[in-house]
Parts: sequence; structure tokens; C-alpha cells
Amino acid sequence: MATKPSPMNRREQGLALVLVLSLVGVILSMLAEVLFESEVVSRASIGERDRAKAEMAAVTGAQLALFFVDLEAQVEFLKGNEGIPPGIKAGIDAMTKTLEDQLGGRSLSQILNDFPIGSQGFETIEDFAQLNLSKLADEKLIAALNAVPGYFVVKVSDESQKLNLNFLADRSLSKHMRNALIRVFSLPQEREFLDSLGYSPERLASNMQDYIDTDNKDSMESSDELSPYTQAKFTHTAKNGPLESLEELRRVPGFHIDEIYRVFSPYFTVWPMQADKEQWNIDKAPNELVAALTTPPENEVNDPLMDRLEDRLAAGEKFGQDKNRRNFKEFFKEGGVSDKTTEEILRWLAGFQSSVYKIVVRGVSNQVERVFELVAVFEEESVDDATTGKKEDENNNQNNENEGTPQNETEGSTAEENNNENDENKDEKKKAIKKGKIRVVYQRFR
Ligand SMILES: [Ca+2]
Repeated sequence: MATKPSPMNRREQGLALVLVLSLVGVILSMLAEVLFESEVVSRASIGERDRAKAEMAAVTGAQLALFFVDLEAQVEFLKGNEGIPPGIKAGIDAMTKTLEDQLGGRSLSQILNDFPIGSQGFETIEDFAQLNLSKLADEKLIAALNAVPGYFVVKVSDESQKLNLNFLADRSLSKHMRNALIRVFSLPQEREFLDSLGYSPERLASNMQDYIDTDNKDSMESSDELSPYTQAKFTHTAKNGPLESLEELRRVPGFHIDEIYRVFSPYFTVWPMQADKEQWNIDKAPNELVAALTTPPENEVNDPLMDRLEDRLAAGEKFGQDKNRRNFKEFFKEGGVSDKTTEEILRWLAGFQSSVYKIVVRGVSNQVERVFELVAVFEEESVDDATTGKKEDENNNQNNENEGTPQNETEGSTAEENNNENDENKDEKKKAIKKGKIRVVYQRFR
């Protein structure tokens, strides 16, 4: 389904690059303040000094990783941005192609992974990635990299490919997330595995929901939600709030069993804690997870669907290329999937863009090691709408034109402004160039 970028002139190519550069510049200058000022203080003893240096290395590494994450997210975002003139869009496509060729199939945000980087950091990476990045990066970042004490090792993961358990904390998403979880646990093998440990798919999904949802009722039976906790001999009870780390999942009855936690937790994330619809990037999600979510409970994953998923992966096809989700719906229909629950799970949870990244950096100085981790979320920014001069609501994003996308209820605050223009201006709104920005939502030293 990949379309060849149309030929374009040099000027447009230049424009595309300038656009990316200016966006990245703005973001980096904001991030510089957040990160460089934090955590590193002068300390007296030598041990403390190495500790401070290790922290400095880790924070610098995190800054570098953020730069790459941001670059990747910006490029992805611009690709899906309907407001961009075709020429510039072609430029971005061409640039993406160059990146893909030079990175040999790796994603930009992940080229740093597991690669010890010291004070020759940036040059090494440029050699490694065969990209001239010093033109893009902020001077402050390059200076910090050249002065990094010791070294750091970065690990970036794309959290959008996983299911966010905190979908369960959102009123409009929890039902669909619950259905999704039941499906993950209900494939014949998984069901058997859980059964051998005394849990049913429905029980496990309910325990997760009840831990997070704010009421005290058991979502499966007409009783309070306490008995799974008593059975698991827990001294704690449901938190009735979102999960703050993946490890916290172990406090949910069932997930205190190591095997269960080990098998399923790699498919889950808790970021962002304030989950929003369509944040699960189905284009990056592992096939087995997509297959599980689109297979009704107790059915085997059907062969036509599995074949289609594998072909799609091999061909590098992306659902996100079709903004109207038409290909997307057809794809599953032709794969033999057509039930209402599947349709709802996909409509509410699945999107086509990665927006959540976890960065874990080990900083090392004189054998003293410090680990810094952060989570960054890429968000659509309010936009100066050239056609009306007003700010566009965050929720009023490119999904607006998607038939049946449930978002009208969140539009209340701007309804007055938009009321009469919703239909007439839809086309014009589509043309406004949207911007995105990356925001650190969580950071700490382990
Ligand atoms: Ca509850």
C-alpha cells in the first residue's frame, strides 16, 4: 500500500527540513531547562562525586535519547499531518525514506539502544547512524555530550505498542479495555495456562478492573471486590486508582503469581497514566497481540487473519496511511473478523501513531552506576488555525474526520465556538498545519 513520493522541487524539500528543524529546536530548548538543572548537585566526598558524575552521565544520556525520540515522533507526526502541502509532505516522505535506508530498518528512537556512549558521544553516533545530526541538535546538548563524565547506556522502548492498563481508569474506555483483556487471556492456550493456576480470564480481567476503578463493587459478581484479595492472602485491597508502575500490577490478585506476571506483563504499559482513546499503536503492536484482541473468546486465532497479519508485517504496510480507517476495517473483515466487540475495541483503543516512550539510562563513572528513567509523551499542540485565528482544541485532532470516532462528548468546552462551523469548516481545519510537542511526564533516579 506504500505510495511513492511524487517528485518535488528543491525548494519544497528545503521547506520540509526547515519545518522539522524549527519544531525540534523549540522542543529541545524547553527540555534543556527541565533536564540539565535537575538532580545534579555538588557533593563533598569522592564517592558522592562519582555518584553525581554517574547521574550527570545518565541525565545527559536521557537528553540525547529524548532528542532522538522527539525527532522520530515529529517526523511520524508530520507524515500523518493532513494540513501539510503535498510538496512538503513528499519531502517528509523522502526524508523518512532516507532515514529508513540509513538506519537499516531500525527506528530512529532505538538506534542508541545498548550502545555505551562516552564523551565522543555525538560523533560516534553520527558515524554509527551515518547521519549528520549535529546540524539538528541543540548546542547545549552537544556541549553536555562532549563533557560527559564516564559513559552512559540508553534503552528506549516504544510504550504505544503495548496496551495501557490505565485505559481501565477512563470511563469511556474501561469497558473496551476489559473486553480486550478478556481476549488476551482467552486464547485456548492462555485460558488453559490460567486455569492451571486457578484463574479464569474473566476473573483476572475483573481483578485488574476492580483494582483501578473507583467503585468497590466486583465487576464480575454482585458482591464487593474484596474476596480476590482475601483469597490471595493480601493485606492490601484495591487501590481504586490508576497504576503508577508496571510492577504495581503485582498487587492485583492473580499477578502476584510470577508465571502470570511474566507471561502477560510484557504486553502492558501504564503510560500515560491519564490514558486517552486510540493510544494503542496497532501499526507497531506485536502480531500476537493484534490477533488476540481481534479474536472472540475461546476461539483459535483464525488462519486467514494470521496470514494477513504476517503478510502485512513482511510488506511493511501501515494502517496509519489510511486516515479514514477504510483499509483498516476491510483488513479485519477480510480476515474473517466482523463482530461488534472487535469493532469497538479497535475503534476506541487502536490508533496509528506512537506517542509514548520510556527511556532508561544507565550512567557510569568510576564503576559507580546510577539509573535514570523517564517517560515522555508526544502530544498534539494547540495550533494557530490560519483560517480562523483561533486555537484548536486538543481533542479536535486529525481523528475528527474519522467516521464514528467517539469524541463529541469531550468537545463541550469549545462547542460554542465550533458549533456552527463544524461542518463548513471541516475541510479548512484539516488544512491547518498541526504541531506536536514532547512532554516528560515522569522522571526519577531508580
Ligand atoms: Ca474498584
